Amino acid sequence: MNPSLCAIALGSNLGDSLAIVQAAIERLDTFPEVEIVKVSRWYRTKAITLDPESSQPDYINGCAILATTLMPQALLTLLLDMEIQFGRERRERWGARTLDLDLLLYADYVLDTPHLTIPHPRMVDRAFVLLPLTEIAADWIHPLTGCKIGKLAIDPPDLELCLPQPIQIL
Ligand code: A4P
Ligand code: MG
Repeated sequence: MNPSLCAIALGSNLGDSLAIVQAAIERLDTFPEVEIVKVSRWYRTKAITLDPESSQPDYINGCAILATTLMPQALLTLLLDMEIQFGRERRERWGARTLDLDLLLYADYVLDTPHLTIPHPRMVDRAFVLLPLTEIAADWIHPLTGCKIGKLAIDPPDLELCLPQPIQIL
């Protein structure tokens, strides 16, 4: 099978988050079915929580483009297994986590199954996804809206809530 391009989002707000997301990229690159094509800068972002009264540590967020021979469901399984290997525990929805790996886009696929929805349903709202993603995929057309990522990233709805700040890595 020819490789397909896909985009993923990485997030962490427990542990040494910057080291964790960087290690996750290195780990992904070790799989023969996955090639890392591009990685965005890392951003520090304010946590968006279900309960606005509750507070969580800031997140480190970023995005990557992969070329993969895995089909979407198999790629999701690999991503979910990696989350567990990096110490992810699912206690509550939108709870703090050592590593979150979301499959944002897979070529121009539109999928809605019980365990996998592509494009990721909330990506168009999220500054912590769209700002890093536009650095590496500005011309990629989001298949549901027909808009380029670069356009969706101009003024995302939750920009003021999560205030993404790029991290300088020396
Ligand atoms: N699932 C379905 N489609 C997908 C997909 N495209 N990619 C299913 C990944 N998973 C997908 O995921 C729950 C289930 O979604 C998976 O088992 C998979 O079968 P999860 O990672 O346990 O759920 P979650 O991340 O807690 O919830 P959700 O609704 O996916 O949240 P998001 O959208 O990932 O948001 N604030 C900041 N600043 N930065 C963040 O990264 N992240 C979240 C979680 C909340 N606030 C945040 C951030
Ligand atoms: Mg997730």
